[in-house]
Amino acid sequence: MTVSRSLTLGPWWLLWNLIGICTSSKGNVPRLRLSYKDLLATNRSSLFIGLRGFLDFRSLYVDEYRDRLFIGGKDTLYSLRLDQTNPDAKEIYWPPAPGQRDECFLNGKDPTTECANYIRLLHPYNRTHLLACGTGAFHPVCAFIYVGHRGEHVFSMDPWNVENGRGKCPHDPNKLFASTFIGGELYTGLTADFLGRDPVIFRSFGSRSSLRTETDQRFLNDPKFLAAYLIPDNDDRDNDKVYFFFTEKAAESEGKNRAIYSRVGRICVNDAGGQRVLVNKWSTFNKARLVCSVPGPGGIDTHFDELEDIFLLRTKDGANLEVYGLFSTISNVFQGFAVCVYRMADIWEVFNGPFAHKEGPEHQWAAYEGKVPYPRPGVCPSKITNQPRRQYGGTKDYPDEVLHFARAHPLMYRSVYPLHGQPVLVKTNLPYRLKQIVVDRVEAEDGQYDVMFIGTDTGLVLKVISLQKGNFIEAEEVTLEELQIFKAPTPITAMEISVKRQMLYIGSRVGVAQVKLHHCETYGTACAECCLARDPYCAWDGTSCTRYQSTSKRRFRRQDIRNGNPVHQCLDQNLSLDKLDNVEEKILYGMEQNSTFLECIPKSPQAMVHWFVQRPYSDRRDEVKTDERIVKTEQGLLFRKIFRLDTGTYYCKTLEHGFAQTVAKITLEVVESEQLDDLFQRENEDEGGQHHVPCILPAHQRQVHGQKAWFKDIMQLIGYANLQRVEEYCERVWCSDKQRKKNKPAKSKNALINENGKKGKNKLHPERNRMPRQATDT
Ligand SMILES: *[C@@H]1O[C@H](CO)[C@@H](O)[C@H](O)[C@H]1NC(C)=O
Ligand SMILES: *[C@@H]1O[C@H](CO)[C@@H](O)[C@H](O)[C@H]1NC(C)=O
Ligand SMILES: *[C@@H]1O[C@H](CO)[C@@H](O)[C@H](O)[C@H]1NC(C)=O
Ligand SMILES: CC(=O)N[C@H]1CO[C@H](CO)[C@@H](O)[C@@H]1O
Repeated sequence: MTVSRSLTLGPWWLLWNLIGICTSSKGNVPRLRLSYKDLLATNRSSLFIGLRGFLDFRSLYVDEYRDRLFIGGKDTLYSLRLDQTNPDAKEIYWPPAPGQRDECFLNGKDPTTECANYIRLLHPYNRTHLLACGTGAFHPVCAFIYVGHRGEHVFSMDPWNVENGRGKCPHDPNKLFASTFIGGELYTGLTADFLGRDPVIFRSFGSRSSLRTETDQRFLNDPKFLAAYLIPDNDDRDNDKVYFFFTEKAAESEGKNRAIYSRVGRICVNDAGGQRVLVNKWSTFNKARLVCSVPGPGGIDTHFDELEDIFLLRTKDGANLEVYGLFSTISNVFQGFAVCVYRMADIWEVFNGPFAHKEGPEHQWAAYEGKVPYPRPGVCPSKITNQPRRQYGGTKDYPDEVLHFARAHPLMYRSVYPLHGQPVLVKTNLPYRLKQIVVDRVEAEDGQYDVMFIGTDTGLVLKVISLQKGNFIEAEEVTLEELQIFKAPTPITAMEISVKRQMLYIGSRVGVAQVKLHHCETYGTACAECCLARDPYCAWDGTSCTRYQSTSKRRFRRQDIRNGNPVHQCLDQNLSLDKLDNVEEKILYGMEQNSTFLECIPKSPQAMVHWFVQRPYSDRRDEVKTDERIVKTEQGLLFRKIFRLDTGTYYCKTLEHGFAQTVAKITLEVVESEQLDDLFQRENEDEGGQHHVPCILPAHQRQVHGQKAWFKDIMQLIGYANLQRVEEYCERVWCSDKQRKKNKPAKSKNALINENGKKGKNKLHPERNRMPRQATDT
């Protein structure tokens, strides 16, 4: 086998090249960031954290048929209803068997994080029961859980009917494993012993004797299992195969002693093992390498070899299966992630191709070119093998020659390459790691889009689409949303999608969140905003941004995923560039020589921000010139020092895909420092007098530089550090009131200080005009 293309990391210039491809301009920045609070406030997300505030979550199963959500945690199982707003959580307490906890502890395991029954496996078993398995404090156990028929909400288990879970569930609560349950039988890929040294693909339950992989590093070499699926080849059930996705140490990567490769392996469902050779062992196991790499100049590719997660995208007709793989680099020089898509047809082709073969220790890996015995290893016994002259009705009938060959050649020579030969998504230099992926194929006005939901190790979910323009190299990736699912950063360890319910189910140790796939209203109330969102789920229906239904007969469906061009989509829609331009005006007072800040945070971080200023007595708007005194920041415009001539109305405009929109309008009034000081001085001098000099407040009608100086702004100018001075001001402000309502002033004063003290400097609040008016109106 040639290894020249398997260089994991090219030189730095190559890396830059790679980063250049993927992070052009603001493409990596999500268009919309929604915080944990935003998600809860809009009912986009709801969270279940168990009945005692911490789940220690390990597994979940979304039961679409019963409309239930089953969750496995530490010593507990939960059942939640999905068909009504009240989840009506039911709980089963399932601790380890008596004595197991102590034994686990005596064997050197951690009593708080390992010696419990972590429920790691949940599969539907029959019409009334689930199969659940837990680690049982390093002594795996399985049981049948009574969940009732559809429509009833019952949940119980018989604690006396618990069986050994060895080979079905890992001992270790944290070690990755994969499982699938088919026709009454459980297929698992895991390490099946206490020390975690016996990697195995195992079949259990059902009436047939259990089957496992041969203990041989050629089959599995320190594997990490990520997923297992039943994927039929065709209509002939005899050909059904179970596919396992895993990473392992790659024997064929000579020279590099510890290279990790990603694999797809498969076995026939009707495998029964051999008669004399491979007895109770898989006789149809084959595996192939999954390649996910970015081509570089000079044929040196950057490889993403470590598999993080797999998602099987089943199309409606079930014909064209696609496998989405989320990969990472194992290099410690830089961190990168990639998503590659594989067609099942390409995987099948590799399994139908040559076997990898090595003549001896001194030889290179090569394609096996000799005669392959019949039935070809990896072919399931079926009508084809069971011809009148060659009757191989089952794998036990297979000639020893076939089984010997199978045992010597588990690896295929060719690798599986992704669709278009490269990733659909590459992310580098992220502040987090990507851990989980689910994909939804969505019908939009201009075609189909695969929307990827990617979970991070910091509790975020990214909603991403990848747009392929004519030339694949120029694929554009659009991060539609970044959702903060959990309050504190925590790795997302499980993600399921329910297309029927249009929901995501997201697990982290803390709990499980149910999150809507889309919430079109979030994008705004104008056609242009809806269009700029480029969310295939959403379209402008003439009056609002709503879920796009391809079947709907409504005529007004404006959507432009490919270009996000509102100018084309929304011109005839009263989209009202006007309406958008007509944002609420705010007034901000700044003191001469001091710093001030004009806040403007565009809804979309992808938008370009421009500031314009209209000076008094002018009808021109000029772009604000920034320098070391006036600085453009991500949150707004910072004046390190303001001058009188900075007075004017400032417009914060965003530009996105050629669509400009005013998002903030702030009138800046500059208060001259002498004037304020004068004012203050004069009043101090009158101290001791009889208050015949008016309080400031009635004087708020007094003109300060031609404008009313609102009390609160003056307070902000003085600064809260000088509380003494603020107190003095307040005295004066409220004195007229004080004279009238002798008991009120202290209270009002304190309330005001607290309220202001909490909020940011120079931030204007809706109530900014209220206080002074109260004082004068009375
Ligand atoms: C969220 O759901 C609750 C309960 O169903 C409801 O009372 C509330 O109005 C909803 N909030 C929003 C913003 O839809
Ligand atoms: C389902 O399996 C359980 C456990 O084997 C059994 O007790 C129960 O009777 C089965 N239910 C049905 C409907 O077959
Ligand atoms: C556009 O909006 C304005 C103001 O909101 C309204 O008066 C006008 O009728 C609208 N025009 C159309 C074509 O909807
Ligand atoms: C609130 C604030 O920063 N005030 C400052 C304004 O500028 C004068 C003179 O530069 C300072 O003395 C104030 O502290």
